[in-house]
Amino acid sequence: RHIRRLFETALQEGGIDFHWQPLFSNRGDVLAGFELLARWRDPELGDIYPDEFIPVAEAEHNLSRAIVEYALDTAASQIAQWQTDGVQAPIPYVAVNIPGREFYESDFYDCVAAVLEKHGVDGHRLVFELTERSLIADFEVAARTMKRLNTLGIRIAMDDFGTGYSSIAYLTRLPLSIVKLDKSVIQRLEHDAVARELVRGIVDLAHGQDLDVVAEGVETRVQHEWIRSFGCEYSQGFLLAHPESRSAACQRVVDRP
Ligand code: G
Ligand code: G
Ligand code: NA
Ligand code: MN
Repeated sequence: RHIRRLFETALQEGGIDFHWQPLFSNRGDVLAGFELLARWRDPELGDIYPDEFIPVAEAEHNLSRAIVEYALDTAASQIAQWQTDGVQAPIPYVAVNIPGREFYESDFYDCVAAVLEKHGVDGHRLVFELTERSLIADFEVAARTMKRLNTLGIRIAMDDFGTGYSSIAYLTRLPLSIVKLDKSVIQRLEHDAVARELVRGIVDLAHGQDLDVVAEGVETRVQHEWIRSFGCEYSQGFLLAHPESRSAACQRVVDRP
């Protein structure tokens, strides 16, 4: 309705952009990548968060696809820029949130391939984050798209794992590379022994499937220590870095030790 019209205009006129939240390897806290988080800045309404506009946008496929393409273009152009600049290897990966329904759209693969082609990059530095709740459970179709994306070098991450929707079937039946532990379970680690056993179990299960594990929403040193002790590969959260501007992210890449 009203908000949808405003959003369409914002998308066309540059009112939508992305914050870049760093992710770090748990070995020595080395910068590993960034997650793109959409932000809508309206001169009158102020900052509008994705929890409010993503569901509105995703109700209509054209709009939803427009954000996905915009995010992919942002990611691929930055990866190309890092390549051109000759930044020290490894180039950080860029993670883009993809609505589950795209994995059921027959032209999604072509859309992705076209963006990569446009910027002259391959998919090895791209990760697609997918939430469990957005993935309707037709594993065969989604898995087929994921495998095609894998051939471009793109890795798929199961986002928000450990919430009410979690199913072991996601981890065993889809061609995933990464599991992201939801911040709600990370936040329980400090005071809740059951949450610790849950996380330990998920990490072991993920490793059994050859998946890397990212802890998201790490806010305290104690949480970070638990995460490390479980052998989780990567961490993301306010303890380490908040979402930041693209230029701040680029500066961070240059400043790496
Ligand atoms: O900072 P945070 O409020 O950005 O994000 C809130 C939620 O919105 C998260 O679940 C995040 O995955 C989702 N989100 C952020 N940016 C995007 C985006 O570009 N596309 C989609 N589909 N979801 C996003
Ligand atoms: O669902 P998704 O995982 O993509 O959501 C990422 C969301 O989590 C974003 O809104 C981001 O701003 C937020 N976020 C990132 N790090 C932290 C953190 O340490 N604590 C909390 N509470 N939120 C975080
Ligand atoms: Na995400
Ligand atoms: Mn998440």
